[in-house]
This record gives sequence, structure tokens and C-alpha cells, in this order.
Amino acid sequence: MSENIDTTADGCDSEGFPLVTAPQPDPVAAREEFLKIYPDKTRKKRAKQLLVNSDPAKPAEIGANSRTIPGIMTQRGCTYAGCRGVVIGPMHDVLHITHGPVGCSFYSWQTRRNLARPTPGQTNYLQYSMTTDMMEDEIIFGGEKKLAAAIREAYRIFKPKAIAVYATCPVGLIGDDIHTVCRLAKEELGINVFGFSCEGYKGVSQSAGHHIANNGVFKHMVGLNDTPDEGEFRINVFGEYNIGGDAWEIDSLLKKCGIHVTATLSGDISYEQVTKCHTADLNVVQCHRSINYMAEMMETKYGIPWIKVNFIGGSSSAKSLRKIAKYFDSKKLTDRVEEVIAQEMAALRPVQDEIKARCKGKTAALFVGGSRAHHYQDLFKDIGMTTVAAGYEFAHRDDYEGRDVLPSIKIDADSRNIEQLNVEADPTRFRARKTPEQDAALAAGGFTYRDYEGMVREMKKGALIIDDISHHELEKLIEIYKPDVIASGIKEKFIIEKMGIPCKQLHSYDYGGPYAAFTGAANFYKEIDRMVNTKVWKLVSPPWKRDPQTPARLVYQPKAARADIEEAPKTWKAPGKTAESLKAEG
Ligand code: CFM
Repeated sequence: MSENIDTTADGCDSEGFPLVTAPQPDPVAAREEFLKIYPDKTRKKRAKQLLVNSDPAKPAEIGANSRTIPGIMTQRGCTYAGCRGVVIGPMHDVLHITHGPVGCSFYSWQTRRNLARPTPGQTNYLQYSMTTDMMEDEIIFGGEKKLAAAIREAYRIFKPKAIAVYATCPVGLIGDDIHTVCRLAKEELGINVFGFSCEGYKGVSQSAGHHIANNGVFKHMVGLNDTPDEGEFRINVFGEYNIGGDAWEIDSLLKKCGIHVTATLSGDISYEQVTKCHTADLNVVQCHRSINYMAEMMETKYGIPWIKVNFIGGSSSAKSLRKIAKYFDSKKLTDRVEEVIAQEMAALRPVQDEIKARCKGKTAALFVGGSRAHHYQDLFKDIGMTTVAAGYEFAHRDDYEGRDVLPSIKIDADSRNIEQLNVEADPTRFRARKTPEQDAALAAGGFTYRDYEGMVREMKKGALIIDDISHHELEKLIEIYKPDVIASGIKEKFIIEKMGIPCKQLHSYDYGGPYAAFTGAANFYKEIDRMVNTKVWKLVSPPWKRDPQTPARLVYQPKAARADIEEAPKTWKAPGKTAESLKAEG
């Protein structure tokens, strides 16, 4: 089989990683430099989360999915964000009601760019931000009545097929029983109404919200409609949320190959599609972190196996298509997949070659969520760039080290807080998709199920792996490594740019995308080419260089080194304010 993206021929080392042009720092010394500022206890904890990839074949144990130390500026979000915002939020005809103060709803509304384009006749509620708008009264006397009224009102106006209710922090604190309210509303209205106890504080990050969302979708939606879609080679695409239109790219690629997608969870998906997704014959998992729970539960209950795929990057997309074809073991599908890969690569290769000539030898660092920091490394590699440092915000050890470490992951109090559903095979609907003989033949051909090997194995020896990176570490990384581009989120984007490095926002893509599949890969190459080959970032002069007294420079430093900035708060004045007016304001 021909390899479509040639990363080993020009400018690569013996392991196939692109050669880096600029001299690179010693990662062990860099790590020491990152850590030395911290007080002892903090340093001890951060040391477990900040590793040098000394042996990619045997990933070292990383401290992941643990609480962020107070005082550290983290990129993380909350449990509510992971549940309402990430996993269920993109379902376009489920009406989502946030039970809480108005801010939680407003700030979880649409900024993630999970796009939807419902077919005629379907509804799209994504442009609405619905909340019970809890006020002091409800916090003191309880918010259940207001929630029941909100559900009735929403039903009267919109007549949705399903309403999902999300609990925010105060709801958990005052003890509103949202599940009873939902059950009564379901009986009264005759539609599906269900709630999620996804209070922001429930877990150490949004990761807990993913798990809570998976449980709720599995309990309340999956399996309600047993009518399978027509179409051959039926699969579900899991962990793809259609940011900037990615799911549409993947859909149309699969369609060209003759593969039918029953449901994408949850990018641009309807309620109906979720209810029948248990009728498909294979689950392919893109974002392992957010949806591995669902893949596992569906395999246990309905017998649908799952495999890991990655449609980010040209070579990764080709590999994923071939893996799906191998599973279905059909000559027709295999031939079609090869034809499509050949066509897509014929269009992508000239773009890739042209851009690679300008980008090769450059470096990138990625700090994103729970899967992109890994997947997007393939796109950089496609154009001859090397990832010198990467890390997730909230992923678990298996996303770094591979699923074989799962049995050794310690369950701590924070993880125990999240319900683990007890799932069994469905007495009538469990159907093994392959016979033991077929599975044995697949295994003999090198095919593996449930096969996420994690980020570390695919990174270069000596690269830095940093979990839940802090702002201090990010600044140090820029100072020491000077990567050509950093892919991360909105919270640190402007710090990075002010330090003279272009930043590709990989959560909502700024206003770009799609980046998935072959067409998306071309979009990404072009954008990175523009970013790393412009001089504009080198011309930026950040405020703290013009005025070293700027309070933004007030980082923690050992006392002796702090003398020069100690004076800053006394001399700095807010713009337009005098010392007198500040005094008057107290
Ligand atoms: Fe999965 Fe995501 Fe991600 Fe994620 Fe996210 Fe996202 Fe992300 Mo932002 S589900 S883990 S919680 S791929 S919203 S679409 S970009 S942090 S890397």
C-alpha cells in the first residue's frame, strides 16, 4: 500500500520526525528552570505534571487529572462547561436550559463554534441561550418552582422533542432536586425531559462534565429508537463536535467512500439520530477523552465495538479510512477508500509540498484540551514542523500514556465523585458485530480495537510534556524555546502574541476552519504558513517592555530578585485616575 504523505524522505531524522533548523535548548535544564520558581510543595506536584519524553516507547507516568493548585493560572474550565458546553450542547433540536444565574448560560453560549445546519423540517435551538436566571430569592428559598415554570414556558413556546436541564454550582449548594422536577415535567408534558448534575465544582476540570454527559445521554436518549438507518457500512463518529465545520468535512469524506454515518456525537446532531445510534455497526472515536465512556458502555450493552481514529491531518485521515475499511472487510469498500484517498491526496499534495518548503524545520508547541494537543501534531508534521512541547489541559493518564495504563490509574476522591454506570448486555438488543473467527482474522492482520496509544508515544524523544500548563510555565517556554507557533486557547492567546509568537487558537479556531479531513488539512497548512512566515509578531512591543513597572509584570519571584518591581504598585496609576481619586475610592 502506498504511503501518501512522505515524512521520511526529506529533512527528517531516523525516526521520521522533521529536522529542526534552530538550535534547541536542553529540555532537562528547561524543565528545571520552569519549576524552580515554585514553593516546595507546588514544585513537587508540578514536577509530576511536567516531564521530558525520554523514552517515547515507554511513556513515563504523568500526574494528570488532578486538582490545579490554587494560585496557578490554569487554562481549565468547569464541569458544567464540559457537560452542557461540550458534549450535549451541540445537539441542535434538544432544548438546553441552564438552571442557574444568567452568566453561566450566557458564557456557555455559542463561543465554541459547534456549528449546526439542520435539514429542512429539523429545528435548531443553538442560537438561543436559555436559563432560569436564578436570583437571590431562588438561592434562599429554592429554585425548583422556577425551573418547573421555565420548562413549561419553553415547552409552550417551542414544543421541543426533548429538554435537557443543567445544574450550575448554586443549584448543588442549595440542593434543588432537578431530577425530580425533570421527571414530573416529562410526565406532565409527554416529552423527554432529563437533568444533569454537572455543577461546576463537581470535578477538577471539564473532564468530569464529559463523563456526566455521557452517562445522561446513554441513560436518557440512546436506545429509544430501534429502527436502523438504511445504508451500508453504518458507523457513528464519536468525539467530533463540528467546530468550524469539521464534522461536515468528515461526513462528506465518509460519504464519498460509501460509509454511512448514523450519528456524530455530538456535532450537528439531532435528537432522533442520538436515539438510534445503537443500531450502527462500529463506533469510531476521534476525541477519546470526552466520549470513551459512551463507546465502552455501548459496546457492553449493544455489542458495538469501537476503534480510535484521527481525521486531523492528511496521513492520519488516510490511515483512519483504511482502518474502517479493514473492519468491514469488504473489497468494494477497500477499493473505494483507496480511490478516494488517491483523489484527495492528489489535490492536497501540491499544497502540502509548496507549504512544507516554507515551513520545514520550524517548531510548534500545543496546549489544548484533552485531544487536540495530540491530533494537531500530525498537521504540523505534514508540513515539516516539529512539536517541541505539548500538553493537555484536563486529559487523564491514558490520553498521555495509552490505554494500557488504565488498570493502574488510581481512583481518587475527585473521580469517585462522578457516577460510574453499571452497564450490562441488553437481553434482547445485544448483537456481537463480528464472530470470534472474524475477530481472530482481524487480529491476525494487525487490527486492534479500543486502541488509543496516547500522545507521548507519538512525540519526539526529548520533547516536553506539560499537563495543565500554568501561565508562568508558558512564558518560560516562550523565553527558552521560542517556538515558531503556539496552538492553545483564548485565555493565553494574547500573552503569547505580546511575546512575539503567533498563536493559533485551537478551541474555536478563531474564525477559521474547518481543519478536519483532507480539505481541512489544506486550510490548516495555509493558515500556519501565513502565521509562521510573517514578520508582524517580531515587530510587536509588549507594554511591559516599554514600561517595566506595568503591574502585568508582577510575577512571583524569590524575594531577592523582586527588589526592582516591589515599587510598582505604589507608582502605578490606573489610566485617568489621580492618587487622590484612588484614595477616595479606597
Ligand atoms: Fe475533545 Fe473537543 Fe478536545 Fe474537549 Fe474542549 Fe473543544 Fe478542546 Mo476546547 S471535546 S477534549 S472539552 S476535542 S471545547 S471540541 S477544543 S478543550 S481539545
